[in-house]
Amino acid sequence: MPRTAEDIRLYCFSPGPFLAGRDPVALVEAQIEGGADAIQLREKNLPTRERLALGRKIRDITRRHGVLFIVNDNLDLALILEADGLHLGQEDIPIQSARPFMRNRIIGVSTHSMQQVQEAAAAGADYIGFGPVFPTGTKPDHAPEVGPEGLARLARMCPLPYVAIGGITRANLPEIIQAGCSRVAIMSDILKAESLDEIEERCRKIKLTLCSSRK
Ligand code: TZP
Ligand code: MG
Repeated sequence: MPRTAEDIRLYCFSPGPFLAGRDPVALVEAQIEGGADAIQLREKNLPTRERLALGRKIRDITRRHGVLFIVNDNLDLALILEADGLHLGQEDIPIQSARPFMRNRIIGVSTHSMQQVQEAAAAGADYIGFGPVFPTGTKPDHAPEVGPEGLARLARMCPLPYVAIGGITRANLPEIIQAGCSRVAIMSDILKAESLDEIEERCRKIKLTLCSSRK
């Protein structure tokens, strides 16, 4: 059972823009059944109160399954929901402001350059997200891609657990692993699947590939 950021291999998400009229809880559950180690509540377009309501349901299933529950952006929601972690972007509140509230719980930070990685490490991040590795439609205003080369460079210097993110698919996963990375965050390539069974299956295959490549 994942307890710390170190334990994460497959990092998944609440459905956000990929809901397509389906039950968000079922979509999360399918990812957990397939082996997700962490679920991030990332619902940029939901009003805060609805985000909180969905968060309560996801907190429940993640707790039942022993999967890490991470809240994106909102410190208040992370505290109310007793989340295992908070994920902050470069434009969110700084780690130093969140740490007294999160105490020894996980704080992750999105980074797009070596300088941001060093700053996050110095500020006491528990893990970093690094990317986007490839172009992605999930975040239209994303920073320039770092590519597998950027990831390989990170592997040589990163003092923290790092999760590759952005445009990662079953097809390009070998390039991520080749670059020395064994933790990935994937949204569209999993949630675009049409059935719950297929979501579960995609997660299972990705997880197996990640775990069997672990050095
Ligand atoms: N930032 C860039 S992509 C992304 C975030 C938070 C989520 C991953 O999405 P995808 O669809 O796997 O590229
Ligand atoms: Mg953010």
